[in-house]
Amino acid sequence: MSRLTLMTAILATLAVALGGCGNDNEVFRTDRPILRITLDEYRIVPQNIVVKPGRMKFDVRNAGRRATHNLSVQIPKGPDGKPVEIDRTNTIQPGETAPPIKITLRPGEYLLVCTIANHDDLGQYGKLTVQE
Ligand SMILES: [Cu+2]
Repeated sequence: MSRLTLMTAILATLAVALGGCGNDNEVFRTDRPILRITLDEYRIVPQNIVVKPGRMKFDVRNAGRRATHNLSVQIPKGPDGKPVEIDRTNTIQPGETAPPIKITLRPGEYLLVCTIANHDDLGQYGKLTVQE
């Protein structure tokens, strides 16, 4: 596939994705100890999540067709002011689901990011808020 064709394909995919997915500011809330998260080019769905503190199981699927993705859960600011990764799934092939990761979440804000290549710059990031 030529670069231009690939770019056109990506833009078409984005247009469909943006048209079909409502408001990006929508918040997904759950009291349950399991989160099912879907990755694709180049999103994390749901993107804005609110959960209760405690042990959380992350079930993460790559629903994309081309790229590998992962999900990294990070604290926005560590001692040096940079994000610190708490845990991360394996690299997930298109159509596959990662072995679940389990994290004990304390109240606060966490970043959800795909750490592969520049996927975060392409929009593959989200926010996880932990509150009582
Ligand atoms: Cu990715």
